[in-house]
Amino acid sequence: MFKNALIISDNLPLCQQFFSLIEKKKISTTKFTFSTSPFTNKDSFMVSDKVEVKVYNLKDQNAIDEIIANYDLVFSIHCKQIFPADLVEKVKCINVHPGYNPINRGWYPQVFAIINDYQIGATIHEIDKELDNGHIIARAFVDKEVYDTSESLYNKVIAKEIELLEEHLESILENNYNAFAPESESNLYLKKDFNQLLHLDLSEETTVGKVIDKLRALTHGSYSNAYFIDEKTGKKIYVGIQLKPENDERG
Ligand code: 0FX
Repeated sequence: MFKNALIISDNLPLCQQFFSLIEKKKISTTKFTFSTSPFTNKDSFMVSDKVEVKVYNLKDQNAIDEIIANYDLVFSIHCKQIFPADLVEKVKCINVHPGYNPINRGWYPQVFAIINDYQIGATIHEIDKELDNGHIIARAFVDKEVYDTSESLYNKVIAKEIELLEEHLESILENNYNAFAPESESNLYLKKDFNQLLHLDLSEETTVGKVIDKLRALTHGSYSNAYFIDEKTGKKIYVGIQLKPENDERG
């Protein structure tokens, strides 16, 4: 049984849901400490008014030494820092990933799942020295529809992450689970791959299907993602897309 778990995250809503889960399950044998990265504003990272949030810079060896000395389990719940080898070799580190490993390793998995028509889901896995590559503890697919945007698909993935945590948290805390190696290296996309998608070349010849897929992959709430350049002003003009199945009651 792990006694002292550290959660490190840059995603507040997910941490709030994780906190609610711990409360709901009334886990008393493990103490949970929440923390965030130096570039996330600690004061607005209000997991709960019962929780004090720490800050850990994983590039700072003193921070790593402090984590190794004080915690026997670390959860990365969408932490945007790389976990150094020293940490993952000395403490059990577990990642909650918004993709189905190994199909959707890396950055913004649902974006690449839409563009490349990959299946997608969520994964809980042990962290090793490679990105989203460690032994898999649990994973599950979500349904991807032709009318999903990045945002609607992301919301399904986040719900699946919470579902997997709900199902597997106790066995993780008891160190009583069967993890297995990913079947292959499969696909890995990085932030730079996402950034390369954003500029739409107005003279590119392609199919309507590909244009729709690209736009729905880059439509996510109020984020300004896909754009073309207005030749007259030189300004970026941001583009999104709305999709609505017939007889759909939404909006
Ligand atoms: O926390 P997170 O949901 O996840 C990201 C990576 O996708 C994940 O692989 C990594 N393990 C984790 C540490 O960081 O990211 P987010 O909250 O910054 O963004 C959520 C979604 O919002 C993202 O999947 C796509 C969308 N988004 C976000 C930004 C900042 C956009 O479409 N455009 C943006 O500029």
